[in-house]
Amino acid sequence: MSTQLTPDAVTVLDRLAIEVPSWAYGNSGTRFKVFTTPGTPRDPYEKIADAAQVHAHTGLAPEVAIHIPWDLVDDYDALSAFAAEQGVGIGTVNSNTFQDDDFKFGGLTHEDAVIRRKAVDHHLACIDIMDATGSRDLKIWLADGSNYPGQTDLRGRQDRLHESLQEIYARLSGDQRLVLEYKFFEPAFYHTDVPDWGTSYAQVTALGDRAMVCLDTGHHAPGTNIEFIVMQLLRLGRLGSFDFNSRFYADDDLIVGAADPFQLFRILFEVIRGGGMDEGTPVAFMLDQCHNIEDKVPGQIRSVLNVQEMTARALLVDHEALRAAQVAGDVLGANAVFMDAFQSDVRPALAEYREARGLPADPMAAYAGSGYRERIVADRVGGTQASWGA
Ligand code: PSV
Ligand code: MN
Ligand code: MN
Repeated sequence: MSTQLTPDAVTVLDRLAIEVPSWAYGNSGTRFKVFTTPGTPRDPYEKIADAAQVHAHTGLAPEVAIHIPWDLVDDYDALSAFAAEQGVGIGTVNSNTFQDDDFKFGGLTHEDAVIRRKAVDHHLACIDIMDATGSRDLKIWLADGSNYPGQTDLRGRQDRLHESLQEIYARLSGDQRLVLEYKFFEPAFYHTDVPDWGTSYAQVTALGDRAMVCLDTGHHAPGTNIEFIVMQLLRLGRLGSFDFNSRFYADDDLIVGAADPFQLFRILFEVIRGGGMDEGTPVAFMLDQCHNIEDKVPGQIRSVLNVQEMTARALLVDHEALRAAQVAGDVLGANAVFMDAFQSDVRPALAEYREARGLPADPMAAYAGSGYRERIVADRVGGTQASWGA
């Protein structure tokens, strides 16, 4: 099958933008060990500088998501101005109610109104930051849950969650949105307050049109048909964003498309089918990954290229032929149309596509040859840890 990109495919690829997470550039690891990488950023400014390298070499990552308080600075106007100088913008603001002792038994769902107030206030402070950075999305992921049956009142927590989210939602202005991320377990092991897309959907639809669901690809039980969820959320008009990563076992946060490229293809096919890559799409694409043993900037470059490559392959699906086979009940024919696209090698076409836009044909090689890594290794000492995985 031809691996040329059609003009329509090029239009979609030109629109593709994948936000990179600031925390991907910090040191991270498991609870067993955090291996440090020489040249790791020491502050949010250096994380943004690294993220800008990803965009400079790929043209795919114009925005950097931040996480509060990991990316706390005194002056967000200054951080935004710095990002602009580097050629990127500040994107999604992620809240964090999972590392403060007060939130041991929950934040937005807590029994104690004083703790709930603190959790809501943290989100209001995140929206203040969004006002300064011009960010559209507030992304909320909650660690809230319990470990033992009977430990807590499941129903009461949903009601309190609704009240807390309502107050946060009411503070949004303009085109700002709230995206609620679900995750089936961890750190809580018995129940989690937003465990699945249905709960997230129920909570966001109770808020209003600017509340959407965030789908993190690592947050489902093994064997879950994630593309079905993608289809359904698009159909319901509530797919707000993706956190892309890949996993073999649990929430591994590995490079997107590394563990199961075919799953990424199937997801992107449904995104395209559901209009999620059309002009003005409400769907934001973001990475949520940690690079524990590999270099971080090239890890991120590889990731956005994987999304671009699978998008290009998904755009090759011959919809007319697929539909004809489906209608005719031609099971193997329909599957063959689908697989033909997946098995196409689009790499030469994408190399040409990049060159035509003044980008390196091989961004990985271009970064490796740029001298940036050597510079940061020489300049930076004592980088920061990305997340709680120590
Ligand atoms: C939780 O596992 C999560 O996916 C949320 O998006 C957090 O904000 C993020 O990871 C932190 O890495
Ligand atoms: Mn996530
Ligand atoms: Mn996660």
